[in-house]
Amino acid sequence: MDIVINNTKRITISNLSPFFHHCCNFQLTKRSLYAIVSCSLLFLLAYNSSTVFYIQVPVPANSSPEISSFLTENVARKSRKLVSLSSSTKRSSSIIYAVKEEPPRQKTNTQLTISRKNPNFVSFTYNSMAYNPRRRREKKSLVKVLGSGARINEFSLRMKEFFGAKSYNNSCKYRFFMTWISSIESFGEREQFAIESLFKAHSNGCLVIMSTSMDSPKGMKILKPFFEKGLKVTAVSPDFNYLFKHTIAQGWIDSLMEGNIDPGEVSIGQNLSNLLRLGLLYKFGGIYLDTDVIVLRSFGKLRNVIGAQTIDVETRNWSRLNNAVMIFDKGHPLLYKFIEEFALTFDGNKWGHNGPYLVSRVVSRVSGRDGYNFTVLPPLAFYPVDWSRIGSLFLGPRNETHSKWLLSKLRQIQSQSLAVHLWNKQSRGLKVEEGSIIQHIMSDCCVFCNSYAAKL
Ligand SMILES: *[C@@H]1O[C@H](CO)[C@@H](O)[C@H](O)[C@H]1NC(C)=O
Ligand SMILES: *[C@@H]1O[C@H](CO)[C@@H](O)[C@H](O)[C@H]1NC(C)=O
Ligand SMILES: *[C@@H]1O[C@H](CO)[C@@H](O)[C@H](O)[C@H]1NC(C)=O
Ligand SMILES: *[C@@H]1O[C@H](CO)[C@@H](O)[C@H](O)[C@H]1NC(C)=O
Ligand SMILES: CC(=O)N[C@H]1CO[C@H](CO)[C@@H](O)[C@@H]1O
Repeated sequence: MDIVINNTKRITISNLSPFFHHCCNFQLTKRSLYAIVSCSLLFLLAYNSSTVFYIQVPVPANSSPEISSFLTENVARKSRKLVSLSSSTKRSSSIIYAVKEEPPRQKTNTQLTISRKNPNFVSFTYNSMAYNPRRRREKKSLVKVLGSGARINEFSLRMKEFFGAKSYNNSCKYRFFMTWISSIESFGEREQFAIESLFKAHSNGCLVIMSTSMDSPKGMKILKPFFEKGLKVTAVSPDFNYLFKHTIAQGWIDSLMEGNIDPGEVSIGQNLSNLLRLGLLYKFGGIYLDTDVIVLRSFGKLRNVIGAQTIDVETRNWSRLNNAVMIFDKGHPLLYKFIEEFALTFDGNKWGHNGPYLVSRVVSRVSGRDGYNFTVLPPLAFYPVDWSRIGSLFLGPRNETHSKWLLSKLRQIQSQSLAVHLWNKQSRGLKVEEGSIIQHIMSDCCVFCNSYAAKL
Protein backbone atom coordinates (compact mmCIF):
# COMPACT_ATOMS: atom_id res chain seq x y z
CA MET A 1 0.00 0.00 0.00
CA ASP A 2 1.41 3.32 -0.92
CA ILE A 3 -0.18 5.89 1.14
CA VAL A 4 0.95 9.01 -0.48
CA ILE A 5 -0.73 12.12 0.61
CA ASN A 6 0.78 14.85 -1.42
CA ASN A 7 -0.59 18.26 -2.00
CA THR A 8 -3.55 16.92 -3.78
CA LYS A 9 -4.09 14.50 -0.96
CA ARG A 10 -4.11 11.42 -3.01
CA ILE A 11 -3.93 8.10 -1.30
CA THR A 12 -3.18 5.13 -3.39
CA ILE A 13 -3.68 1.72 -2.04
CA SER A 14 -2.58 -0.76 -4.56
CA ASN A 15 -3.35 -4.39 -4.60
CA LEU A 16 -5.87 -4.35 -1.91
CA SER A 17 -6.81 -7.90 -1.93
CA PRO A 18 -10.22 -9.18 -1.45
CA PHE A 19 -9.92 -11.26 1.59
CA PHE A 20 -8.96 -9.09 4.44
CA HIS A 21 -12.52 -8.51 5.36
CA HIS A 22 -12.96 -12.07 6.39
CA CYS A 23 -11.92 -11.29 9.84
CA CYS A 24 -15.33 -9.82 10.26
CA ASN A 25 -16.90 -11.93 12.82
CA PHE A 26 -18.78 -9.31 14.62
CA GLN A 27 -21.91 -7.83 13.34
CA LEU A 28 -22.35 -4.86 15.47
CA THR A 29 -23.83 -1.49 14.97
CA LYS A 30 -25.82 -0.84 11.91
CA ARG A 31 -26.89 2.56 12.92
CA SER A 32 -28.89 4.26 10.38
CA LEU A 33 -26.48 6.73 9.05
CA TYR A 34 -27.45 5.90 5.59
CA ALA A 35 -29.47 8.98 5.22
CA ILE A 36 -26.73 11.16 6.52
CA VAL A 37 -24.31 9.51 4.21
CA SER A 38 -26.45 10.10 1.21
CA CYS A 39 -27.00 13.67 2.18
CA SER A 40 -23.41 14.39 2.74
CA LEU A 41 -22.58 12.84 -0.57
CA LEU A 42 -25.02 15.02 -2.37
CA PHE A 43 -23.62 17.87 -0.46
CA LEU A 44 -20.17 16.93 -1.46
CA LEU A 45 -21.01 16.62 -5.05
CA ALA A 46 -22.23 20.14 -4.83
CA TYR A 47 -18.94 21.28 -3.45
CA ASN A 48 -16.39 20.62 -6.07
CA SER A 49 -13.97 22.74 -4.23
CA SER A 50 -13.49 20.02 -1.71
CA THR A 51 -10.13 18.57 -1.38
CA VAL A 52 -10.41 15.02 -2.47
CA PHE A 53 -8.71 11.93 -1.26
CA TYR A 54 -8.58 9.10 -3.69
CA ILE A 55 -7.96 5.63 -2.63
CA GLN A 56 -7.33 3.50 -5.61
CA VAL A 57 -8.04 -0.08 -5.21
CA PRO A 58 -6.88 -2.12 -8.11
CA VAL A 59 -8.34 -5.55 -8.20
CA PRO A 60 -5.59 -8.04 -7.62
CA ALA A 61 -4.94 -9.95 -10.77
CA ASN A 62 -4.33 -13.16 -9.01
CA SER A 63 -6.27 -13.45 -5.87
CA SER A 64 -5.24 -16.89 -5.03
CA PRO A 65 -7.89 -19.31 -3.96
CA GLU A 66 -5.66 -20.88 -1.37
CA ILE A 67 -5.75 -17.74 0.59
CA SER A 68 -9.39 -17.89 1.15
CA SER A 69 -9.27 -21.50 2.02
CA PHE A 70 -6.82 -20.90 4.81
CA LEU A 71 -7.87 -17.77 6.45
CA THR A 72 -11.44 -17.34 5.70
CA GLU A 73 -14.83 -18.62 6.17
CA ASN A 74 -16.72 -18.65 2.99
CA VAL A 75 -18.88 -15.69 3.30
CA ALA A 76 -21.38 -14.88 0.70
CA ARG A 77 -20.44 -11.65 -0.96
CA LYS A 78 -23.69 -9.92 -1.09
CA SER A 79 -22.43 -6.68 -2.31
CA ARG A 80 -24.95 -4.24 -1.11
CA LYS A 81 -23.99 -1.19 -2.94
CA LEU A 82 -23.57 1.62 -0.56
CA VAL A 83 -21.81 4.46 -2.13
CA SER A 84 -19.70 4.60 -5.16
CA LEU A 85 -18.48 7.89 -6.35
CA SER A 86 -16.26 6.46 -8.96
CA SER A 87 -17.68 4.79 -11.93
CA SER A 88 -15.29 5.25 -14.74
CA THR A 89 -12.14 3.68 -13.52
CA LYS A 90 -10.81 0.97 -15.71
CA ARG A 91 -8.23 -0.91 -13.82
CA SER A 92 -9.03 0.32 -10.42
CA SER A 93 -11.92 1.67 -8.62
CA SER A 94 -11.44 4.77 -6.65
CA ILE A 95 -12.65 5.43 -3.27
CA ILE A 96 -13.06 9.03 -2.78
CA TYR A 97 -12.73 10.87 0.42
CA ALA A 98 -13.71 14.39 0.33
CA VAL A 99 -12.44 16.77 2.86
CA LYS A 100 -13.58 20.31 2.96
CA GLU A 101 -10.77 22.61 3.83
CA GLU A 102 -12.11 25.66 5.57
CA PRO A 103 -15.76 25.58 4.88
CA PRO A 104 -18.12 28.06 6.36
CA ARG A 105 -21.03 26.31 8.07
CA GLN A 106 -20.22 22.95 6.74
CA LYS A 107 -21.97 19.85 7.92
CA THR A 108 -19.94 16.89 8.93
CA ASN A 109 -19.19 14.68 6.04
CA THR A 110 -19.33 11.10 6.94
CA GLN A 111 -17.98 9.28 4.03
CA LEU A 112 -18.61 5.65 3.79
CA THR A 113 -17.04 4.69 0.60
CA ILE A 114 -16.91 1.42 -1.10
CA SER A 115 -15.06 0.15 -4.03
CA ARG A 116 -17.13 -1.19 -6.82
CA LYS A 117 -14.69 -3.72 -8.09
CA ASN A 118 -13.58 -4.66 -4.67
CA PRO A 119 -16.51 -4.41 -2.38
CA ASN A 120 -14.50 -5.65 0.52
CA PHE A 121 -12.73 -2.41 0.93
CA VAL A 122 -14.44 0.21 2.92
CA SER A 123 -13.15 3.35 4.35
CA PHE A 124 -14.59 6.22 6.25
CA THR A 125 -13.66 9.76 6.74
CA TYR A 126 -15.35 12.00 9.16
CA ASN A 127 -14.63 15.60 8.94
CA SER A 128 -16.02 18.88 9.69
CA MET A 129 -14.96 22.41 10.11
CA ALA A 130 -16.00 22.65 13.68
CA TYR A 131 -12.84 20.93 14.79
CA ASN A 132 -11.34 24.26 15.29
CA PRO A 133 -9.10 25.83 17.84
CA ARG A 134 -11.74 27.81 19.64
CA ARG A 135 -12.73 25.16 22.10
CA ARG A 136 -9.13 24.31 22.58
CA ARG A 137 -8.18 27.86 23.30
CA GLU A 138 -10.82 28.13 25.94
CA LYS A 139 -9.55 25.00 27.54
CA LYS A 140 -5.99 26.18 27.41
CA SER A 141 -6.71 29.40 29.16
CA LEU A 142 -8.54 27.48 31.82
CA VAL A 143 -5.47 25.41 32.35
CA LYS A 144 -3.43 28.54 32.62
CA VAL A 145 -5.66 30.06 35.21
CA LEU A 146 -6.00 27.02 37.36
CA GLY A 147 -2.48 25.89 36.80
CA SER A 148 -0.76 29.04 37.87
CA GLY A 149 0.62 28.85 41.35
CA ALA A 150 0.40 25.11 41.43
CA ARG A 151 3.57 23.31 42.25
CA ILE A 152 5.75 22.60 39.28
CA ASN A 153 4.75 19.28 37.94
CA GLU A 154 7.63 16.91 37.61
CA PHE A 155 5.86 14.78 35.08
CA SER A 156 5.20 17.65 32.74
CA LEU A 157 8.75 18.87 33.09
CA ARG A 158 10.12 15.49 32.17
CA MET A 159 7.85 15.24 29.17
CA LYS A 160 8.74 18.71 28.03
CA GLU A 161 12.39 18.05 28.44
CA PHE A 162 12.24 14.81 26.56
CA PHE A 163 10.32 16.13 23.61
CA GLY A 164 12.23 19.35 23.42
CA ALA A 165 15.67 18.19 24.44
CA LYS A 166 18.47 20.06 22.77
CA SER A 167 20.64 17.01 22.85
CA TYR A 168 18.21 15.43 20.51
CA ASN A 169 18.60 18.30 18.15
CA ASN A 170 14.89 18.99 18.46
CA SER A 171 14.35 16.19 16.08
CA CYS A 172 11.27 14.66 17.69
CA LYS A 173 9.47 14.58 14.44
CA TYR A 174 7.00 11.97 15.67
CA ARG A 175 5.83 11.56 19.22
CA PHE A 176 5.11 7.99 20.11
CA PHE A 177 3.55 6.66 23.27
CA MET A 178 3.28 3.22 24.72
CA THR A 179 1.97 2.22 28.11
CA TRP A 180 3.31 -0.54 30.29
CA ILE A 181 1.36 -1.19 33.43
CA SER A 182 2.84 -4.61 34.18
CA SER A 183 6.00 -5.60 35.98
CA ILE A 184 9.41 -5.02 34.52
CA GLU A 185 10.06 -8.75 34.35
CA SER A 186 7.25 -9.17 31.89
CA PHE A 187 8.65 -6.51 29.57
CA GLY A 188 10.13 -9.03 27.21
CA GLU A 189 11.68 -9.49 23.85
CA ARG A 190 8.46 -9.05 22.03
CA GLU A 191 7.94 -5.62 23.53
CA GLN A 192 11.51 -4.71 22.72
CA PHE A 193 10.96 -5.83 19.20
CA ALA A 194 7.89 -3.65 18.88
CA ILE A 195 10.12 -0.71 19.83
CA GLU A 196 12.72 -1.75 17.28
CA SER A 197 10.14 -1.82 14.54
CA LEU A 198 8.88 1.61 15.53
CA PHE A 199 12.36 3.08 15.20
CA LYS A 200 13.13 1.18 12.05
CA ALA A 201 10.25 2.99 10.40
CA HIS A 202 10.77 6.31 12.24
CA SER A 203 14.40 6.89 13.02
CA ASN A 204 13.52 10.47 13.94
CA GLY A 205 10.71 9.51 16.28
CA CYS A 206 10.66 9.90 20.05
CA LEU A 207 9.04 7.27 22.20
CA VAL A 208 7.81 7.65 25.75
CA ILE A 209 6.89 4.48 27.53
CA MET A 210 4.43 5.42 30.23
CA SER A 211 5.32 3.05 32.98
CA THR A 212 6.12 3.08 36.64
CA SER A 213 8.03 -0.17 36.46
CA MET A 214 10.11 0.79 33.45
CA ASP A 215 10.86 4.21 34.91
CA SER A 216 13.67 2.72 36.95
CA PRO A 217 17.35 1.80 36.66
CA LYS A 218 16.32 -1.68 35.57
CA GLY A 219 14.07 -0.26 32.91
CA MET A 220 16.80 2.03 31.66
CA LYS A 221 19.04 -0.97 31.36
CA ILE A 222 16.51 -2.63 29.09
CA LEU A 223 16.38 0.48 26.95
CA LYS A 224 20.12 1.00 26.89
CA PRO A 225 20.73 -0.60 23.49
CA PHE A 226 18.35 1.97 22.04
CA PHE A 227 20.09 4.88 23.75
CA GLU A 228 23.38 3.64 22.49
CA LYS A 229 22.10 3.73 18.96
CA GLY A 230 21.03 7.33 19.46
CA LEU A 231 17.36 6.43 19.42
CA LYS A 232 15.10 8.57 21.51
CA VAL A 233 13.21 6.49 23.97
CA THR A 234 12.50 6.92 27.63
CA ALA A 235 10.21 5.61 30.33
CA VAL A 236 8.23 7.97 32.52
CA SER A 237 5.86 7.17 35.37
CA PRO A 238 2.42 8.43 34.48
CA ASP A 239 0.76 11.20 36.39
CA PHE A 240 -2.94 10.68 36.03
CA ASN A 241 -3.80 13.79 37.93
CA TYR A 242 -1.81 15.92 35.55
CA LEU A 243 -3.07 14.18 32.44
CA PHE A 244 -6.72 14.29 33.33
CA LYS A 245 -6.90 17.56 35.12
CA HIS A 246 -9.88 19.48 33.82
CA THR A 247 -11.40 16.48 32.19
CA ILE A 248 -14.35 14.57 33.42
CA ALA A 249 -12.02 11.66 34.16
CA GLN A 250 -10.45 13.62 36.99
CA GLY A 251 -13.43 12.79 39.14
CA TRP A 252 -13.29 9.19 38.04
CA ILE A 253 -9.66 8.92 39.08
CA ASP A 254 -10.34 10.59 42.40
CA SER A 255 -13.15 8.15 43.08
CA LEU A 256 -10.99 5.26 42.10
CA MET A 257 -8.29 6.38 44.50
CA GLU A 258 -10.85 6.76 47.23
CA GLY A 259 -12.06 3.27 46.53
CA ASN A 260 -15.50 4.31 45.36
CA ILE A 261 -15.22 2.66 41.99
CA ASP A 262 -15.34 -1.06 41.75
CA PRO A 263 -12.33 -1.96 39.66
CA GLY A 264 -14.12 -5.14 38.75
CA GLU A 265 -12.83 -8.60 38.29
CA VAL A 266 -10.57 -7.68 35.46
CA SER A 267 -7.21 -6.22 36.21
CA ILE A 268 -7.31 -2.52 36.60
CA GLY A 269 -4.01 -2.18 34.80
CA GLN A 270 -5.33 -2.86 31.35
CA ASN A 271 -8.16 -0.54 31.99
CA LEU A 272 -5.95 2.25 33.20
CA SER A 273 -3.90 1.76 30.10
CA ASN A 274 -7.03 2.28 28.06
CA LEU A 275 -7.55 5.58 29.78
CA LEU A 276 -3.91 6.59 29.87
CA ARG A 277 -3.45 6.41 26.11
CA LEU A 278 -6.36 8.77 25.66
CA GLY A 279 -4.95 11.28 28.11
CA LEU A 280 -1.52 11.16 26.53
CA LEU A 281 -2.78 11.85 23.07
CA TYR A 282 -5.15 14.48 24.33
CA LYS A 283 -2.46 16.29 26.23
CA PHE A 284 0.48 15.90 23.89
CA GLY A 285 -0.76 14.68 20.54
CA GLY A 286 1.04 11.96 18.63
CA ILE A 287 0.89 8.27 17.98
CA TYR A 288 -0.17 5.69 20.51
CA LEU A 289 0.89 2.08 19.99
CA ASP A 290 0.27 -1.04 22.02
CA THR A 291 3.45 -2.89 22.89
CA ASP A 292 2.42 -5.76 20.65
CA VAL A 293 2.17 -3.71 17.49
CA ILE A 294 4.90 -4.27 14.93
CA VAL A 295 5.37 -1.19 12.80
CA LEU A 296 6.01 -1.88 9.14
CA ARG A 297 6.25 1.55 7.62
CA SER A 298 6.18 5.22 8.40
CA PHE A 299 3.01 6.75 9.79
CA GLY A 300 4.25 10.14 8.76
CA LYS A 301 1.38 10.92 6.47
CA LEU A 302 -1.36 9.99 8.87
CA ARG A 303 -3.30 12.46 10.94
CA ASN A 304 -6.23 11.84 13.21
CA VAL A 305 -6.60 8.21 12.41
CA ILE A 306 -8.05 5.20 14.14
CA GLY A 307 -8.17 1.70 12.70
CA ALA A 308 -11.05 -0.67 12.12
CA GLN A 309 -10.53 -4.15 13.44
CA THR A 310 -13.41 -5.70 11.59
CA ILE A 311 -15.88 -4.68 8.97
CA ASP A 312 -19.38 -5.86 8.50
CA VAL A 313 -19.52 -8.35 5.68
CA GLU A 314 -22.88 -7.15 4.48
CA THR A 315 -22.73 -3.42 4.77
CA ARG A 316 -18.98 -3.12 4.33
CA ASN A 317 -18.74 -0.48 6.94
CA TRP A 318 -16.75 -1.03 10.04
CA SER A 319 -18.19 -3.07 12.84
CA ARG A 320 -15.45 -2.74 15.40
CA LEU A 321 -12.64 -0.30 15.90
CA ASN A 322 -9.60 -0.92 18.02
CA ASN A 323 -7.56 1.34 20.25
CA ALA A 324 -4.20 -0.39 19.85
CA VAL A 325 -3.08 2.20 17.30
CA MET A 326 -4.30 5.77 17.44
CA ILE A 327 -2.91 8.89 15.85
CA PHE A 328 -4.38 12.17 16.98
CA ASP A 329 -3.61 15.83 17.25
CA LYS A 330 -3.33 17.28 20.67
CA GLY A 331 -6.69 18.30 22.07
CA HIS A 332 -8.68 16.53 19.40
CA PRO A 333 -12.35 16.60 20.36
CA LEU A 334 -12.82 12.92 19.64
CA LEU A 335 -10.26 12.13 22.31
CA TYR A 336 -12.19 14.23 24.72
CA LYS A 337 -15.29 12.23 23.90
CA PHE A 338 -13.40 9.00 24.48
CA ILE A 339 -12.24 10.21 27.88
CA GLU A 340 -15.70 11.33 28.76
CA GLU A 341 -17.15 8.01 27.75
CA PHE A 342 -14.59 6.21 29.83
CA ALA A 343 -15.42 8.19 32.92
CA LEU A 344 -19.15 7.89 32.44
CA THR A 345 -19.44 4.26 31.47
CA PHE A 346 -16.52 2.48 33.09
CA ASP A 347 -17.31 -1.14 33.77
CA GLY A 348 -14.44 -3.19 35.05
CA ASN A 349 -16.34 -6.42 34.63
CA LYS A 350 -16.90 -6.45 30.91
CA TRP A 351 -14.12 -7.39 28.62
CA GLY A 352 -13.20 -4.66 26.20
CA HIS A 353 -15.93 -2.34 27.41
CA ASN A 354 -13.50 0.45 28.21
CA GLY A 355 -11.17 -0.18 25.31
CA PRO A 356 -12.03 -1.30 21.79
CA TYR A 357 -15.75 -1.25 22.43
CA LEU A 358 -15.47 2.21 23.86
CA VAL A 359 -13.88 3.75 20.79
CA SER A 360 -16.37 1.93 18.60
CA ARG A 361 -19.30 3.25 20.61
CA VAL A 362 -18.10 6.79 20.60
CA VAL A 363 -17.15 6.93 16.95
CA SER A 364 -20.47 5.57 15.83
CA ARG A 365 -22.19 8.10 18.04
CA VAL A 366 -20.32 11.20 16.89
CA SER A 367 -19.95 10.31 13.27
CA GLY A 368 -22.86 12.41 12.15
CA ARG A 369 -21.91 15.44 14.15
CA ASP A 370 -20.07 18.63 13.59
CA GLY A 371 -16.72 19.14 15.12
CA TYR A 372 -14.94 15.93 14.44
CA ASN A 373 -12.39 15.33 11.78
CA PHE A 374 -10.78 11.95 11.60
CA THR A 375 -10.38 8.91 9.42
CA VAL A 376 -11.07 5.26 10.05
CA LEU A 377 -8.64 3.04 8.19
CA PRO A 378 -9.65 -0.44 7.07
CA PRO A 379 -8.48 -3.50 9.05
CA LEU A 380 -5.64 -4.15 6.68
CA ALA A 381 -3.89 -1.01 7.86
CA PHE A 382 -3.16 -2.10 11.45
CA TYR A 383 -5.01 -5.36 12.04
CA PRO A 384 -4.27 -7.45 8.95
CA VAL A 385 -4.91 -10.67 10.85
CA ASP A 386 -7.80 -11.12 13.20
CA TRP A 387 -7.02 -12.12 16.76
CA SER A 388 -8.65 -15.49 16.30
CA ARG A 389 -6.26 -16.35 13.49
CA ILE A 390 -3.11 -14.70 14.71
CA GLY A 391 -1.49 -18.11 15.07
CA SER A 392 -1.29 -18.37 11.31
CA LEU A 393 1.46 -15.74 11.32
CA PHE A 394 3.70 -17.90 13.48
CA LEU A 395 3.47 -21.14 11.51
CA GLY A 396 6.14 -22.28 9.13
CA PRO A 397 5.11 -23.81 5.80
CA ARG A 398 3.39 -27.17 6.16
CA ASN A 399 2.98 -28.22 2.56
CA GLU A 400 3.04 -26.67 -0.84
CA THR A 401 -0.37 -25.10 -0.71
CA HIS A 402 0.29 -23.68 2.68
CA SER A 403 3.64 -22.37 1.56
CA LYS A 404 2.00 -20.52 -1.30
CA TRP A 405 -0.52 -19.08 1.03
CA LEU A 406 2.15 -17.88 3.42
CA LEU A 407 3.93 -16.11 0.66
CA SER A 408 0.91 -14.30 -0.65
CA LYS A 409 -0.24 -13.32 2.82
CA LEU A 410 3.24 -12.03 3.55
CA ARG A 411 3.27 -10.01 0.36
CA GLN A 412 -0.11 -8.60 1.16
CA ILE A 413 0.98 -7.48 4.60
CA GLN A 414 4.28 -6.13 3.38
CA SER A 415 2.70 -4.12 0.64
CA GLN A 416 -0.46 -2.92 2.28
CA SER A 417 -0.26 -2.86 6.03
CA LEU A 418 1.24 -0.09 8.11
CA ALA A 419 1.53 -2.23 11.20
CA VAL A 420 0.59 -5.65 12.50
CA HIS A 421 -1.11 -6.05 15.82
CA LEU A 422 0.05 -9.34 17.28
CA TRP A 423 -2.79 -9.66 19.79
CA ASN A 424 -0.41 -10.68 22.51
CA LYS A 425 -3.06 -12.18 24.65
CA GLN A 426 -3.64 -14.76 21.98
CA SER A 427 -0.15 -15.11 20.62
CA ARG A 428 2.18 -14.60 23.55
CA GLY A 429 3.03 -18.25 23.94
CA LEU A 430 3.51 -18.99 20.27
CA LYS A 431 6.89 -19.89 18.86
CA VAL A 432 8.07 -18.21 15.73
CA GLU A 433 8.57 -21.07 13.33
CA GLU A 434 11.15 -21.16 10.59
CA GLY A 435 9.72 -19.64 7.43
CA SER A 436 6.72 -18.12 9.15
CA ILE A 437 5.27 -14.79 8.15
CA ILE A 438 6.27 -13.21 11.41
CA GLN A 439 9.84 -14.32 10.98
CA HIS A 440 10.01 -12.55 7.64
CA ILE A 441 8.44 -9.47 9.10
CA MET A 442 10.90 -9.46 11.95
CA SER A 443 13.86 -9.64 9.69
CA ASP A 444 12.46 -6.69 7.74
CA CYS A 445 11.72 -4.56 10.75
CA CYS A 446 14.58 -5.12 13.14
CA VAL A 447 17.11 -2.57 14.24
CA PHE A 448 19.49 -4.82 16.11
CA CYS A 449 18.51 -7.94 14.25
CA ASN A 450 19.52 -10.17 17.11
CA SER A 451 18.89 -13.81 17.12
CA TYR A 452 16.33 -13.25 19.86
CA ALA A 453 13.91 -12.48 17.10
CA ALA A 454 13.65 -16.18 16.50
CA LYS A 455 12.38 -16.71 19.98
CA LEU A 456 9.61 -14.19 20.02
C1 LIG B 1 -23.47 0.90 7.42
O1 LIG B 1 -24.08 0.83 6.16
C2 LIG B 1 -25.49 0.76 6.16
C3 LIG B 1 -25.96 0.71 4.73
O2 LIG B 1 -25.41 -0.33 4.04
C4 LIG B 1 -26.08 1.95 6.87
O3 LIG B 1 -27.46 1.78 6.94
C5 LIG B 1 -25.51 2.08 8.24
O4 LIG B 1 -25.95 3.25 8.83
C6 LIG B 1 -24.01 2.07 8.22
N1 LIG B 1 -23.48 2.03 9.57
C7 LIG B 1 -22.66 2.93 10.06
C8 LIG B 1 -22.22 2.74 11.45
O5 LIG B 1 -22.27 3.88 9.44
C1 LIG C 1 -9.44 17.42 8.47
O1 LIG C 1 -8.33 16.56 8.38
C2 LIG C 1 -7.69 16.60 7.13
C3 LIG C 1 -6.66 15.53 7.11
O2 LIG C 1 -5.84 15.58 8.21
C4 LIG C 1 -7.12 17.98 6.93
O3 LIG C 1 -6.48 18.05 5.69
C5 LIG C 1 -8.23 18.98 6.96
O4 LIG C 1 -7.73 20.27 6.84
C6 LIG C 1 -9.01 18.86 8.25
N1 LIG C 1 -10.17 19.71 8.19
C7 LIG C 1 -10.51 20.51 9.17
C8 LIG C 1 -11.73 21.29 8.94
O5 LIG C 1 -9.88 20.61 10.19
C1 LIG D 1 21.83 18.59 14.58
O1 LIG D 1 21.32 19.12 13.37
C2 LIG D 1 22.30 19.68 12.56
C3 LIG D 1 21.62 20.34 11.38
O2 LIG D 1 20.50 19.64 10.96
C4 LIG D 1 23.25 18.58 12.11
O3 LIG D 1 24.25 19.10 11.27
C5 LIG D 1 23.90 17.99 13.35
O4 LIG D 1 24.71 16.91 12.98
C6 LIG D 1 22.84 17.51 14.32
N1 LIG D 1 23.47 17.11 15.56
C7 LIG D 1 23.18 15.98 16.18
C8 LIG D 1 23.86 15.76 17.48
O5 LIG D 1 22.37 15.16 15.75
C1 LIG E 1 -1.43 -28.27 4.11
O1 LIG E 1 -1.24 -27.72 5.39
C2 LIG E 1 -2.33 -27.01 5.91
C3 LIG E 1 -1.89 -26.32 7.19
O2 LIG E 1 -1.38 -27.21 8.11
C4 LIG E 1 -3.49 -27.95 6.10
O3 LIG E 1 -4.60 -27.24 6.61
C5 LIG E 1 -3.84 -28.56 4.78
O4 LIG E 1 -4.85 -29.52 4.94
C6 LIG E 1 -2.62 -29.21 4.14
N1 LIG E 1 -2.96 -29.60 2.79
C7 LIG E 1 -2.49 -30.70 2.24
C8 LIG E 1 -2.87 -30.94 0.83
O5 LIG E 1 -1.82 -31.49 2.87
C1 LIG F 1 -13.93 -3.28 31.36
C2 LIG F 1 -12.63 -3.52 30.74
O1 LIG F 1 -12.27 -3.00 29.72
N1 LIG F 1 -11.90 -4.32 31.38
C3 LIG F 1 -10.64 -4.65 30.93
C4 LIG F 1 -9.69 -4.54 32.05
O2 LIG F 1 -8.51 -5.20 31.75
C5 LIG F 1 -8.65 -6.54 31.32
C6 LIG F 1 -7.37 -7.23 31.07
O3 LIG F 1 -6.34 -6.79 31.77
C7 LIG F 1 -9.40 -6.61 30.08
O4 LIG F 1 -9.55 -7.92 29.65
C8 LIG F 1 -10.72 -5.99 30.30
O5 LIG F 1 -11.33 -5.88 29.09
